[in-house]
Order: sequence, then C-alpha cells, then structure tokens
Amino acid sequence: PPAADVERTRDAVRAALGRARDRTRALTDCLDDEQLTAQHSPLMSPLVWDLAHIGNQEEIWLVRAAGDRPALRPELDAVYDAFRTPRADRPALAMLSPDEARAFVDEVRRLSLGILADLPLDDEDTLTAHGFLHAMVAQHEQQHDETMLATHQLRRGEPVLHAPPPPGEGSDEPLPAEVLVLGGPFTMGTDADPWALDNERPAHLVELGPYWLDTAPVTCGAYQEFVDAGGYDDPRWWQPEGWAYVHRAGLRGPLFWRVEEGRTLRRSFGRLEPVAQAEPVLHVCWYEADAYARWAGRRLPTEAEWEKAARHDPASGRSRRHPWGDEPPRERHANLNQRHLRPAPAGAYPAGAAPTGARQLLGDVWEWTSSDFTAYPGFRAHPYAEYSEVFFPSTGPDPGRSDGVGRYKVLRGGSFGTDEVACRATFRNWDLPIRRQIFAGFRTARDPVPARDPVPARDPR
Ligand code: AVJ
Ligand code: FE
Repeated sequence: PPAADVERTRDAVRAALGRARDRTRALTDCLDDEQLTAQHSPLMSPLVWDLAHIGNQEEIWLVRAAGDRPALRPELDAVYDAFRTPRADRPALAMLSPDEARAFVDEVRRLSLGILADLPLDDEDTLTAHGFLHAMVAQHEQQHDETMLATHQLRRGEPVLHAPPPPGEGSDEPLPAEVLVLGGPFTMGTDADPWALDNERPAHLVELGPYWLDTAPVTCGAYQEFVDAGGYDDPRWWQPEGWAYVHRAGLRGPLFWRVEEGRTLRRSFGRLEPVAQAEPVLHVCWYEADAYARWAGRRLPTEAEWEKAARHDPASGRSRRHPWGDEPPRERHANLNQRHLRPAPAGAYPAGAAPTGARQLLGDVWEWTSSDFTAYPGFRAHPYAEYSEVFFPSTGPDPGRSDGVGRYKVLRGGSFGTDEVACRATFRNWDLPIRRQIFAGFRTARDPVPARDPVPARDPR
C-alpha cells in the first residue's frame, strides 16, 4: 500500500488505542479503591480485574506477539486469564491493586505505542498480521469498557456517570411500523475489512426469501403492553427452557424495572426514573425477546436477515460497511461511543437509515437475533481460538453447563455504550440466552402473507 495509506492506518490505530484508554480511565478513575475492587454483581468482574486484564491482553498481543519482545509480567497471565477463573470467582484472585493496575497498563501502552511506531506496515503481510493485532487490541479494550459500563449500571450508590440526553425522534410524521426486505442473495461477512475479527470472516453469499422487519427496535411502551397483557404468566409465548428459567428467577419485566404505586420505574446508572415509553426496551434476555415476538404474532429475525437489512444496497447489489453507506459513523448517524447513557427514542437518527428505511440498526441497543453463534463456512480462528471458536456449539463448552440455559445467541448492531471501532454491520456479538445485564433489546420480523402482502418475491435486479 502507498506510504500515505500506511501512515493513515498507523494514525487510525493510535487514535483508537488512545480513545479506548481515555474511556477506560474515565470508567475507573470516577470510583475509589473500595468500589474498584468490590464485586457489584456475580455476573461481572471487579472493575480492577477488567483494567489489568486489558493491560495483560495488550502485553500478550502487542508487546509479545506483534513486537516480539520479552514478556513483561508473565506471572499475571494466570490471574487475568478469563477462561481459568469465571467472573463470579475473580474477587478471590491475587489481583493488582488499582494503582498497580494503572501503572501496569501505562507501562504496557508505552511499549505498544513504540512497537506500533516501528511496525513496517508497508507490505500486506505485516499489515494483516501485525497491524490487525493493534486494531484487535483497541476493540478488545472497548469491549471491556462496555462490560465495565454494564458493571456501572449494576452498581448501587450515587450516580458517578453523566452524559447529555440523545436526540429525539427523527420526524413528526409517524414512521411505517415495518419495512420490506426483498428476496434474493446478498454478501454476508467480509474478507476486506481490516478491522473485522475472525468470526466476521469470510465473506459468503446468502440467499434469503422476502421478509418484513420492524423499522425500529421494540419500545418500552410496546414491551409494557406485553407485560400488562400477562405475558410473563402465559406459557404459550415462551420456549420451554425460557418459561422454566423465567419462573425459577421470578422475572416480571426487564432488569432494572420496578413497579411502585402503579408506576413503572427504571434504574439507570444510579438514577430512578419513569420508564421512557418511546425508547427501545433494554436489559431483556433472549427468552423475553423471543416470547414478546411470539405474543405479537411475529418472530425474531435471523442473523442473516438482520445483516442483509443493515448492509445490502439493492441499487448496487453491494454490501456496505454501515446501514447508511461506507462513511464512518458520525454523530448524526447513530447513538454510539457512550456519548449518551441511554438509547434514543425509536425512529431517531434518520441520517443513519438503511436503504429499506430501517432505523437505528447500529447503536442504541444490541439486538437479539434468533440465531445461534456459529462459524461461517470457511472460518479460521485468528489469532486465538478463545476469541470466538470456543463459543461455537460444535467446539464450545457443553451447552447444558451450570449457568448455561442453551447455546450462545447472536446479537447485532451495538448499543449506546459500544465504541465505533467495535461496531459495523458485520460485527457479531453473542451471549447466553438468559443474560440481561448487557445493553440488549431487539426488533421483530415476519414472513410475508401472500394474500395480504402482494410483493415481488425477489429483488428485481
Ligand atoms: C464479544 C462481548 C462476547 O466480553 O465475552 C472480551 C468480548 N472477548 N475479551 C466478551 C471479549 C475477550 C466478548 N464478547
Ligand atoms: Fe477480554
């Protein structure tokens, strides 16, 4: 690649690493040592574990692998190995103190920026082998920052995070409730995106029939109707494991909702407020999303349906990087980067709409899909099997293990707490179908009804 491109790549990666570190600092410097070492939920690590784990992974992949330098703190590998110790057991680990963790991540960063400055990124091989590691590490830190943001949401006590509210609804005219995606093939996944992680690869053609998709994510108001209609008491809407789980756990609505004197309130980063009816519903598990869809006479979209709606440009037949095109996310496109601490109302961000008119596919809330997290045909683990491969059903842990009810389900699109480096229309997230602490909502889909929806069965091109 030309020298100017090489320097642009280097600058982009350096900026991404810097932005991730600013955010990590902001999420940890706002709490005292007691709060940083406490476990706010058995679902989460102490925040100081995430902090030093970020540094340990950066040391492994940038200092040792990309830089080929000797290990700085090899004795920390065991403490910060996510697979060795489940989150619930991490408080018992001999962790670095907050100040030791800060000094460690600073030292690693000093080394990794030096390595980045010297990387010969001018041939394709170095670029893909080593430049990729820096891009991966920046995404890794941002993913943990979003996890730390979820820990902040679970934490009790006075609010410490603040942000302005997101923009309102995009227009005065009501949007159509759903959009039609015509049948036909589209390119799913990518070979070319330098930021794409192993599970987004390779690009492959997928043929889909036509389907209708919600224009925007399902709102709190719509979800409240499901709750009020006795949705949690009617087994007809639930998968059998979901019904069993909801009853065992005593769920009556989304996590962080509570009913007080007939009013439904929600806790949001330490503030109690009325549930915002127009906002996408947040903190529901896959079983709740699936049950709502069945109650509404609909279904969750498959992962392929979500991605086609978010990328396929019927005019050119190409798959784009983002719903609005290949341009990077700007403030007008999507609610990302923790600029706000909540989703924007359904229908916001008209500039970020996909060709079909679907809105808010990126940002606001992660969207549950009906699909299990599996490998694309031709998948190759890169650079390590523990990023994706161990979570696939054929290679992963027994789907029936201790906490696990079912396999990992795919979420798409990113939330208000996702950074743009870890968000694109090919990006795949996954979690167990019982998880609700992540910033997850959903939208629904349906098949066309031949008599009522006289639509062309295929994309006419
Ligand atoms: C992609 C969000 C499911 O947090 O388990 C962080 C990201 N992988 N460190 C996770 C990840 C290793 C991963 N998710
Ligand atoms: Fe990690």
